[in-house]
Amino acid sequence: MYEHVKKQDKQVYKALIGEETREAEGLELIPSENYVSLAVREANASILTNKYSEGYPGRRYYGGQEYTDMVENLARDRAKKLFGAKYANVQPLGGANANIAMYMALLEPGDTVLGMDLSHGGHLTHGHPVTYLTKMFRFVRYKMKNAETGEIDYEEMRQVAVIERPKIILAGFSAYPRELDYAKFVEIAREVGATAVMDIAHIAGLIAGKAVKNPFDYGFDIMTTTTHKTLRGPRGGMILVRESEELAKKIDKAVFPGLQGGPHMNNIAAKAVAFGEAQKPSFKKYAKQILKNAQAMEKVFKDRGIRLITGGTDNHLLLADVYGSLGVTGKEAQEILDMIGITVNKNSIADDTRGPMDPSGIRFGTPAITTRGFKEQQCTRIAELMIDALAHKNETKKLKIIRAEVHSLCKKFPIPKSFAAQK
Ligand code: DSN
Repeated sequence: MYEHVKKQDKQVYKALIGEETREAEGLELIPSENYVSLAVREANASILTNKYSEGYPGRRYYGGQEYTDMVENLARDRAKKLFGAKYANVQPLGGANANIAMYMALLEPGDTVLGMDLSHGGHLTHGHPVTYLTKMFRFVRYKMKNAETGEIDYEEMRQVAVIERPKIILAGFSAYPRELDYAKFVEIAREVGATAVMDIAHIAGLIAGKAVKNPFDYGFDIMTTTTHKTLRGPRGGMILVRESEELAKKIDKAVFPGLQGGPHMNNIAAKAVAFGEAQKPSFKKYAKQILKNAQAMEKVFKDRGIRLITGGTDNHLLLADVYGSLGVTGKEAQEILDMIGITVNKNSIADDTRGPMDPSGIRFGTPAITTRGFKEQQCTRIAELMIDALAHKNETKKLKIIRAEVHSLCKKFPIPKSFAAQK
């Protein structure tokens, strides 16, 4: 791979090879990352990058669209089938763009959105004050009632909704390890006349693989997502509409021409390939194994007395209070784990007393290592190695031994080129 880059641009080649080696020789535990197949990478690097195709299949502004229409229709049809949606827009360039387009489709400036607080697991685009979104729209928040169980305060959410009359009730998260009570969200949305939207970015692959519940089965109107996390596609976004043609038309208008210009057709081709992979029975096994692996890690952390926010996990991710349990800050923990070849991210925990650049927690998960073929046995061992490294953070010799074990696990479980042969 990269033979032409190698000949033409040594500096970029060096960075590409460096990343190939980093990914091969370390364990990726950031729960929003994954390894895509070479088929997805080839489509993403394909000739379609040359083409402008503003508009939608059959309704483009420029000529020469036979093949762009073909891939976009494939991506849309496969997405609709995977998630039980009547409409799909596969053009958003990322998850943030998908959320912004969704807001633009449903809101007028000044309108209110009720979403999950960032510090309790929500996402920046769900209304954090650092985003420009908050200059346009009003965001009000709900939180967990109890950080030890993850229970959401649905009664408080209902009361806020009745008072604030949001146009959107937004479910979804980037650091929340539990399943939500989707029926409650929809009930409250219907009561106040709001649209029920779920940002499924983190769990899209788990939904597609039927390892967790599908919010559409409970009446959610819209789902936004990225395509590169558990769904194991190229970096990008997507918006799904359960059944309303009116909503679908608003979404299409908001994505283009409302927000974006020419869609990245190479990326859409790669989405189509990834959605094709997700339709295979092996993807269902993959999705279920992600959960089993996360539960294996949960057990070790709990047995070793480390506090997990919400008490554990129902999905692919865990959030550990390493500062409270081990006296190691999130930043320190991330750096120590980097030294042993395990990549996680520092993360705030609910009502964190520390700042976001050096919070109390770390967030980690199993989508990427499950792609590598890891099962419960290896995940148990990784959890043990993580805790050992944090507990012996100043013992260089011990850290070196752990690094060597991580390295040999990586060698034994190379990153697969395709998933056809995976059991
Ligand atoms: N950056 C993504 C994550 O890691 O969850 C969310 O945008």
